[in-house]
Amino acid sequence: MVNVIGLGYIGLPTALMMASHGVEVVGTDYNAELVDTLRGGKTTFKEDGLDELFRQAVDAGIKFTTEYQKTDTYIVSVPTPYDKFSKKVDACYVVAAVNDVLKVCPKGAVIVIESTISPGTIDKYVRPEIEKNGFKIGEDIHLVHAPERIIPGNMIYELLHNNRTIGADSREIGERIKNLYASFCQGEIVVTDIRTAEMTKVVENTFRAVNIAFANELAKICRHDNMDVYEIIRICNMHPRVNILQPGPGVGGHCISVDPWFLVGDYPNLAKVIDESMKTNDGMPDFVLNRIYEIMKETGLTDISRVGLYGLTYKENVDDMRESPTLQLLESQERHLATGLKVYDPYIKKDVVPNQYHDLDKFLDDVDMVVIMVGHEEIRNNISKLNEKIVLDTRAISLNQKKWFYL
Ligand code: SAJ
Repeated sequence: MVNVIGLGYIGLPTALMMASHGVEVVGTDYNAELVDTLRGGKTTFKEDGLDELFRQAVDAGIKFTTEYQKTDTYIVSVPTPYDKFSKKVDACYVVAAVNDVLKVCPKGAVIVIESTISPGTIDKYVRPEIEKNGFKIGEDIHLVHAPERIIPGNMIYELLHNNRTIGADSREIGERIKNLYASFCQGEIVVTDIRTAEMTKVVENTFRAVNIAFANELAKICRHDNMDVYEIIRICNMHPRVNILQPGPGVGGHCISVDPWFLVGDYPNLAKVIDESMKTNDGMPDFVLNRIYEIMKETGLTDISRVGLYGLTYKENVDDMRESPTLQLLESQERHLATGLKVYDPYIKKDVVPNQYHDLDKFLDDVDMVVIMVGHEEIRNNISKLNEKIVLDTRAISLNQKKWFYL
């Protein structure tokens, strides 16, 4: 039996996937409300295909509880926040979960860490904790790091099809856990050591962060001299070895806007390109705020409360707001003592910020200028509703609109 600890964005789909592929699974989370929701037959976030997978897993007998189970295999997928000042990963939830596992697990159990951690975290924080409790690693407890790679919005497909990395101290344990993931994963599964697995995960997200920063920097350069960044990227990408990403209003989510800081925090004198890239991405919401003021001036709009931000999530068609560029922009607006922007997002049903709307038409009625911060399907399908508006399209959902403004 596999006990999955932490039933969030990664733990839940992973637990469901294993259960629906014949593995006996118990999911544990210390949040009793979350466990009650799952026991009541409901999922806790929106994701394509998640509800169906949930039903299959329930039919296959998955159980949810707040209790840690006595078993031979644990998968830890708890959050790993990072400290905004030191830029270092905070492994406290991982260490706490491992400690709780140690209280119940039998000799020889395998603890798989799926949570994203910075290189060296297992050596620095997890091994000492296990040894402190009197367990011998490699005999009483085996450690594995199996970082996830799935992308919100396409999680179920990617769980099934992505290649994966398993880091283990011994080949034998690595192969055993590889076989467990192979119960559902059709991609290639590479077995390596723990340190390498930790590093690959962070490097993958850093690669993307640096490439997004490059696109964002191009947008700034092109804006400075009134060149069309999208046309330039489109043409450059016709070169066989060039593949530039898209500029945007900033980078959100719990991965690409966070993980690369781990490298900056651990290697401040070495991670220069990464440091600058992160600063470039973090500066984008302010860049958008400046564009809003520029466009207001240009169009004669004086009342900031007639400007509306479309989208609160960190990217399109998900309900996840973590580190979202819109939230960053609103914070920046407050720092500039210029509040009043209106906000709307079809995926966010609760009131989370001031001046938030829950109906697209009402939102549009109350603003003269719309800033598209997220390219949800809803707005892509309703572009004609923007006909009379001043539009700043930061996501390039519809290029070449004569009256629109871009980054
Ligand atoms: N973004 C841009 N321009 C682009 C691409 C993305 O501005 O050209 C922005 C998005 O709008 C968003 C942010 O970057 O705000 C990140 O979005 P994303 O879709 O690139 O990635 P995430 O954060 O949803 O998921 C990433 C993925 N990592 C990589 O692609 C290397 C995913 O595979 C990881 O599993 C996930 O991080 C994670 O959990 O680490």
